[in-house]
Amino acid sequence: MFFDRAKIYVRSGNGGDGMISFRREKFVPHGGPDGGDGGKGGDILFRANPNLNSLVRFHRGNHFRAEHGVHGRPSRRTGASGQSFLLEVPVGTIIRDAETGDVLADIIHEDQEVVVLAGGRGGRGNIHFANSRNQAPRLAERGEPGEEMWLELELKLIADVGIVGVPNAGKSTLLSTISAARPKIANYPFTTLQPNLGVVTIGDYDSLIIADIPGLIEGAADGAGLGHDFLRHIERTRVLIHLLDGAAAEPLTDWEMINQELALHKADLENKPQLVVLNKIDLPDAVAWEPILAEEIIAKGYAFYAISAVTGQGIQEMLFKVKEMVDATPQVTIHTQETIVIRPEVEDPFVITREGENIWRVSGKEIEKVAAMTYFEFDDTLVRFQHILDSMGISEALEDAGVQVGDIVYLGDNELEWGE
Ligand SMILES: Nc1nc2c(ncn2[C@@H]2O[C@H](COP(=O)(O)OP(=O)(O)OP(=O)(O)O)[C@@H](O)[C@H]2O)c(=O)[nH]1
Ligand SMILES: [Mg+2]
Repeated sequence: MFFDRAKIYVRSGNGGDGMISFRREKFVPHGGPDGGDGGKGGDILFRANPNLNSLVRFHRGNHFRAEHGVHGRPSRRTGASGQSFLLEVPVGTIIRDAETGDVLADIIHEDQEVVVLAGGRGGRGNIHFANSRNQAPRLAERGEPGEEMWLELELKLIADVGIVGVPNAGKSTLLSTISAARPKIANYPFTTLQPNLGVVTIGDYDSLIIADIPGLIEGAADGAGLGHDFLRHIERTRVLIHLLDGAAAEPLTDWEMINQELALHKADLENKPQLVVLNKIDLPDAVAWEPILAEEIIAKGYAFYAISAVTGQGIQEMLFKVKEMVDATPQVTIHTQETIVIRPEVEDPFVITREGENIWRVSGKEIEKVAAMTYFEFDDTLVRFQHILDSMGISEALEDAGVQVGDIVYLGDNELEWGE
């Protein structure tokens, strides 16, 4: 009930290829290079949409691709950039790398935008490669390939109000009285193992999402009784209803104990606006406690109400107060990171494997990218590629491994013959 999840595949666009082309003019036999750059590939972009409240659309279709950049053209014309693919998600969506589980982005503000996968860079056209030694370069780059990955989206429904209190205080009963939610209710501690959410209508137009947080016990902040999980659910709520059990032996001690647990949790929960509510006022014990508690609690600066979750007594007044407190409290934004580096740099830049007597494979993200961006059909490009192999130490490593002239070396999808 608290979560909505989806798993999706995304791919950013390839960059367009740079072009090799030469100016053609009347009476000029060999014009200079004029091949334009490729356009950038489209990004995979997420944007918060405050009008959405679920991830259902991702349950229907789950493959999303951005457009590729257009190839460069003669006369120095740059290819058009590929369209980015925009995915709109509800506020509160967490985006993870499905493989590693790392959080890539946490969508928390309205209109927040995050690029999760950048499109490939456009390849440079041959206009960039002319120099004093080579004025007619048959040299350009192909576009950088886009990237693909599986993402896991998770929407945490954010409750405006959390009901906290000791086990058995009547939290689930209260939630079921004020909303359509039907949490488990029982007369023994800790029946509720997962927070329940209910939508509570207040007056004619307003509504609040209220969460029933399972009973907190001493040591919750240290993890006792699933304490951490429960406390985390409270982090994003704006206001707390602290429910006191009017049938308990020491409701005041319970109140202090829970406040202590809230204070011990890292997110400083004791400073959240708190409405203190004595429950079970239909019972004589609770009636006896009311004046004592009211005095102590009001003296400490809290608003105090007495209700019966069973008979409904006092509940309307309490809800109006809750609404007023919610309206006076800004939305909580719990922040992880807005964007992080999607692909950390690899430690080992390449790996050489021998796949047969005269067959080798060089693998590595960087070198495979360079290979994908190389036009192997042109000599100038091959020379440049050879320089890159040398500067990355790949030529030397291949030679150390025993590569012979005439051997086949695979690099991504490219088959090369080893030369002098
Ligand atoms: N007389 C009376 N009994 C109540 C009232 N509210 C709850 N109870 C009873 O108190 C017991 C515990 O209620 P729950 O709503 O399950 O309590 P809880 O706070 O959700 O408990 P946990 O889920 O264990 O944390 C049940 O037997 C309820 O019927 C009330 O206003 N008056
Ligand atoms: Mg309960």
